[in-house]
Amino acid sequence: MERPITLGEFIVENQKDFPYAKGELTALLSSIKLAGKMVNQKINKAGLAQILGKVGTENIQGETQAKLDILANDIFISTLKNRGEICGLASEELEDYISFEDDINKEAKYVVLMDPLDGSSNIDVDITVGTIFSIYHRISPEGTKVTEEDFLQPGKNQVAAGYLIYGTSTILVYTTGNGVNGFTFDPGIGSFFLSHPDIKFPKEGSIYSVNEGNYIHFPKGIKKLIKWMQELDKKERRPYTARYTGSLVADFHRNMLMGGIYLYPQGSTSPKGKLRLLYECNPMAFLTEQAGGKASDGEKRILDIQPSELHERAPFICGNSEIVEIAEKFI
Ligand code: AHM
Ligand code: MG
Repeated sequence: MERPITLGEFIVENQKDFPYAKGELTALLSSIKLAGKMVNQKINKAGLAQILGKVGTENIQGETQAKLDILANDIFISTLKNRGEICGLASEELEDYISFEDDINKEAKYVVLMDPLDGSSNIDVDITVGTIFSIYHRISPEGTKVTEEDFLQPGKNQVAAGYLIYGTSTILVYTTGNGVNGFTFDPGIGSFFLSHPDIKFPKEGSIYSVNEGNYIHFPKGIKKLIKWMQELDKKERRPYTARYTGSLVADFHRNMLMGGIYLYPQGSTSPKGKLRLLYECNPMAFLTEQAGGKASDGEKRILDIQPSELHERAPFICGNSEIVEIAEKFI
């Protein structure tokens, strides 16, 4: 029997997508893999290790931080820094970006933006959480201190993006702009194996994921869209099925495998929605497009938005192209 290819083998094999690459991106992806394994191990024994619960601090967005939010943030920062493949990092959990100026980092050409533990309100109740990452080439010259400009790039500049989903199994899904592939972690062996090659949104999908508790705050177009998705029309597979966990990674992963649409629209109390453009929307939008779908803020392509601040939010709609196009018409 042929054994499945490991993530490490796959990354090296695909280095040829980058003819001028010197292996730095390969090494960076392998650092993300290592940090992901470490976070996965912590999450799996969180109930035993007294790392559930809140720490009593808030992040820059004024959201309560969970112990695992901070732990995951620290693990990713130290792992990526120690291996020297990045010159800077921005995280949903940190107020400002960090610049790495040690000898091993200062010639590095990549910056990473991440949400180290997405869906953290779900940690204490044993529901799937994830890590989202996004990788860009720095704009400022190599060998100098990184600047905010290196992080405020439109999503279309991403070199790679992906997520780890800590669910019934742990899966790492990523793209370097050449399709989307998923690798399931085998804890007995300690390696990720290719389990979901060339993922595409299935055309026949009809799931919708939105926090309908916020319905009253949604713009008219979104309200109409939700009602339309609930109407009966067998030919169009309506009514759609509602599924929402409150973990973007979990909702996105399910919809990408089964087909459907995810929405976090603006509301009267949150004029730009909740999700962060740089740490959540952009990486998911890159994956969406690479999986044959569409990601929009209701009017324009997410990947075309020029960010103006690190923790900027954006209304977010992503999923099967045809359904997102219908949503845009309603809006
Ligand atoms: P987090 O990054 O602080 O966990 O917040 C982002 C999460 C997403 O995973 C999820 O889609 C959304 O917030 C859920 O928000 P709500 O509880 O308002 O539905
Ligand atoms: Mg998040």
